[in-house]
Amino acid sequence: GREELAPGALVLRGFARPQAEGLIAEIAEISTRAPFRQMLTPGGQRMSAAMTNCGPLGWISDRHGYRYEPCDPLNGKPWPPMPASFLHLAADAAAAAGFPGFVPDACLINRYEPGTRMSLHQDRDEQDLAAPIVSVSLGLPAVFLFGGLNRSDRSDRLALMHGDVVVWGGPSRLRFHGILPMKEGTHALLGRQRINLTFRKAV
Ligand code: MD3
Ligand code: FE
Repeated sequence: GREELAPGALVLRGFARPQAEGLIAEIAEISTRAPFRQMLTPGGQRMSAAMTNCGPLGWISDRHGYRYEPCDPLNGKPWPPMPASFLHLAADAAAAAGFPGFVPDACLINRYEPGTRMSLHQDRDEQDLAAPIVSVSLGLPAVFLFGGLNRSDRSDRLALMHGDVVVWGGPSRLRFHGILPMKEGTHALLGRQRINLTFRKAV
């Protein structure tokens, strides 16, 4: 199915499901070279989700702020390359949602375990806000919160399941969003984890 959540925001239910095992194998390989870690916010708090990246640029957070960097600060080496299967999936999903020609240069990989959350925020560290963000959910289900363009706007809730892909572009690109604390559970492919890929065009 294909549901429009709001102008520019489209859910493609199960879009990544046929490829899930291949994606998970790629994530395992990436995480041997660039391990998942809990980054620090500029305020000094450890983030709840563990993160890594692949592609020419990776999103990081530390005491100095949020930004994209070409190298992993843990080892000073470039982030692992973006697998061709990731690029194709992101481009296919974006095209299906009405954003042809999407070529991401960054893929942030978030890992959630039961209890992990992501508080309400905007993604605004990218230079090209005309490009959408494509998100791919794998493993345990999550409740996604999506609000408006102001933090105080009311939020809607949406269940995101294994294989679901959401494309956020146009007037939805700067919506506030987050993930409620994850419930306990076990997934057949990922165990007690949810992994989310977010494809971005950072520059
Ligand atoms: C709506 N990740 O990494 S993906 C993030 O499930 C992030 O890991 C969440 O928010 C996760 O920044 C949500 C869905 C998502 C991603 C980016 C968006 C929704 C978005 C950007 C703009 C609007
Ligand atoms: Fe986000």
